[in-house]
Amino acid sequence: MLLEYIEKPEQLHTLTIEQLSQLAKELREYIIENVSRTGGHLAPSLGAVELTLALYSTFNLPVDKVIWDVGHQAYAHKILTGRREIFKKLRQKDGITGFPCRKESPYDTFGVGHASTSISAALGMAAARDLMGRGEHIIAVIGDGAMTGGEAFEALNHAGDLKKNMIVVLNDNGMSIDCNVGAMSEYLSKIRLAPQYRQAKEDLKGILKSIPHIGDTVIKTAEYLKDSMRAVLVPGEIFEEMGFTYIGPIDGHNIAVMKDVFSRVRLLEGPVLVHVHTKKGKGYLPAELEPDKFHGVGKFDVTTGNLIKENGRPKSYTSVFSDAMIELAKKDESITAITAAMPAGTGLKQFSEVFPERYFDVGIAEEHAVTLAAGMAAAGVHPVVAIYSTFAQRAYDQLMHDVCLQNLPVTLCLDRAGIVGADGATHHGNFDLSYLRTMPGMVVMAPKDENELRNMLYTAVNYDGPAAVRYPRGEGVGVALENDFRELPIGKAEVIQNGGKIALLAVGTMVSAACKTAELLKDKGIECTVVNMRFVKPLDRECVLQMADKMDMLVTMEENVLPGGFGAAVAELLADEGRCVPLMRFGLPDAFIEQGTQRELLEQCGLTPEQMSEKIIDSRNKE
Ligand SMILES: Cc1ncc(C[n+]2csc(CCOP(=O)(O)OP(=O)(O)O)c2C)c(N)n1
Repeated sequence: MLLEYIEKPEQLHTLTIEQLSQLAKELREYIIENVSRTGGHLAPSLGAVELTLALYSTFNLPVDKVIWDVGHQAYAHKILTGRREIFKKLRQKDGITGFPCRKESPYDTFGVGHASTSISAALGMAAARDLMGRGEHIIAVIGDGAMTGGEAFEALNHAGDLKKNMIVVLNDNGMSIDCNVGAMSEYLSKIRLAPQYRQAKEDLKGILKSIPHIGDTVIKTAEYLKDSMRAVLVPGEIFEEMGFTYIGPIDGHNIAVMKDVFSRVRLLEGPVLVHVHTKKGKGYLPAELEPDKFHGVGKFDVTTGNLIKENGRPKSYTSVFSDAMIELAKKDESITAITAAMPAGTGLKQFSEVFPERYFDVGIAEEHAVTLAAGMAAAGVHPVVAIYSTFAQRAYDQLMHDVCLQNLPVTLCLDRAGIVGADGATHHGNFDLSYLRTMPGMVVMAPKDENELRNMLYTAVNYDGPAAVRYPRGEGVGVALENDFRELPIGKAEVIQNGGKIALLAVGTMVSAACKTAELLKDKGIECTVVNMRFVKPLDRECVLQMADKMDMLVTMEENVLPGGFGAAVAELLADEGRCVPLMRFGLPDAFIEQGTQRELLEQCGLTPEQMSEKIIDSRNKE
């Protein structure tokens, strides 16, 4: 085993190509074995093993900087940079994150998780390097999926203008999470298939062979290299036109070829784009055959590739949303559906099969998804944009300026709201209630269960203005689904139980936690009123003020950060209306929360019914 001796990338510099190939095999086995137990981003990481080895055995890390886009393909990176042992606790509480994270290692040059940031960050590092008179190499590695994001284009555009020395490696496997989409993706697949590409590949081989070893004057060689490389530039003309020297495409599983290319392109002046072709899931047949299923995967059986799932669990919110969308779209022809590269994750894949002409996958482009929806709404249809809560952060201005300012009927469905679990700090959807609350005219709802999700979706698509529904990752609470949809009165809460002098006002997932808290309090002889607030905006002012007038204490519960959230809305109302009732707010702290299971993290934040009931009892004892 070579792998067990590797603690840092500089050890790779002395290895032969055969040894590096052996290491690739060992890394793959290690990744598959561990991810089968922890879950994680298997297929992207398997596809980038040779690329990682070629880069790390050529460049001088951590002086030279590699910035991984999204970072879900960086497991080999983690293992080769001193985290082989702790990799066993990947994505677990007190283990390591699933993404590069600056706090975790000096080799994690830039924190990632959201897509399409690597070229911007690399350009920033290149600009800082030049200002400070240093000379390290800066390399961004970006997938063809992440390349569909607007920020990647913005950065290419700026890099072509600044002409800083930097390398962008385009890790092209033809896949985003699902099939990649868009004109750029088609362009890249043309390069893959075009006859001149095959010719170019041959030419590249010839050129690489004929280049003398670097020696004389570096500049002369670099000029020569650039000119000779130009002969094979035809396929990547778009990048050339943007000011990059384009090299490729090359085989992203051939370490020798990649090392050759990297050791030469680092002598080139200005921005360079090296286009490598890889196979998603490479080296593990089930992942090669179903790269979408193995993009981000739970525990699985290595021999069969079957996922290990508990049977008989309630349906997930995502799948209830998925079915409801089809039912509603059958009744209402004006409904369209928009996803930003997450058809399976958001549950819109089924919609795309039933209503292909009313379905739009925009690529990793949340900002565009929202303004596209605004355009559709302005022209008479009712778009439903389904985005994970965390990624919708990207579209704040589009929601504010394009949707709300024009009061357009767009429904925003935010999946994975609140704590998401193993994906950690970059992926928790902890802020949406706060940022949506700032938007004039936006209706903000959170269902207490999966049946209420159906009714909220129905309410939203029948509402003539912007409305958002946010719901959590994972399974529902297991209630029966009604056949019909019910329109909910906008801004009206639902009192679940009456009694006592304490009112528990809860939204979304916290409604069932509030009911359990009330049971625990009842066991201690304390009666409570429980209210499902349903709407964070408009808030049911009448209900809150009535409770303030008749109760001794109000308690708010939400799975959102406390700053600016639902509890803050209640506090503002009480202050504005001069009510002095004691208020206790339960919610997520003003902090970034790391990875763990959803249950562990809710406990860490003091949000279990046991913790909340104890805190309420404590506060009464202090009175
Ligand atoms: C802003 C944002 N939107 C959506 C996602 C979810 N997401 C994670 S990886 C991915 C696909 C990335 O594809 P690509 O860059 O080609 O990498 P590959 O997985 O194919 O290696 C998507 C859509 C994200 N991380 N960030």
